[in-house]
Amino acid sequence: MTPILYSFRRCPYAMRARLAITLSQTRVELREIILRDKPAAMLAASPKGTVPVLVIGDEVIEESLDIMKWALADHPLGALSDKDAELIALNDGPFKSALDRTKYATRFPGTDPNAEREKGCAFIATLEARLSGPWLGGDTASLVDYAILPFIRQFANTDATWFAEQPYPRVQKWLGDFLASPLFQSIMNKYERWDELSPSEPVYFPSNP
Ligand SMILES: N[C@@H](CCC(=O)N[C@@H](CS)C(=O)NCC(=O)O)C(=O)O
Repeated sequence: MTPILYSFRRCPYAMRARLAITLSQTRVELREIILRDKPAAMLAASPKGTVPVLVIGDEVIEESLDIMKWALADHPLGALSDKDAELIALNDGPFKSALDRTKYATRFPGTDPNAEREKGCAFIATLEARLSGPWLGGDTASLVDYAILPFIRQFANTDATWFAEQPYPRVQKWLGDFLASPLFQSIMNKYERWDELSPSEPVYFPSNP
């Protein structure tokens, strides 16, 4: 039975799931959705209505980090120290909040996007201090890098010129190398929206495991 991944190309949580699935060479059926019109089958499996969702028979994994852990359970990349878990919690909590308030300022009346950007920078500075080598864990990439990078990409993209001028050379290189990697390119392929009413042939991901 092939697991089914409900995914949305530009969602950073879905990106981290696709990264882990690709790294583990697990084959899934990918169902590309759009957020404003979620398929009933996805909502039946996971009523909370966020992507990514992974359905493996009767089992449903509906948190992106849990999908990463599932995919990388037997993989050397999957090790997660307490320090890594703390960093991911900072990313998913305060940093994501600051990112949303910087990127979608009009959705948060009363918040100052510049102050939020500063809060985001505090996390970037933490990453800068932690990057003693090319990856957060040193010489090799691991789950923590791929859990966080999609969000740093979004933060940098809020103003790429500004971000390039900031004093975070290690983070800039870490992000630049990731964006230029075949791995990142491969998870950003575009797929037609999955049509629940007249499903076509399943789309398998990764396409060449
Ligand atoms: N804690 C969840 C968060 C996932 C999440 O919030 N995904 C966003 C898209 S990036 C979503 O599906 N939002 C629902 C919506 O916009 O309707 C996870 O880690 O999987």
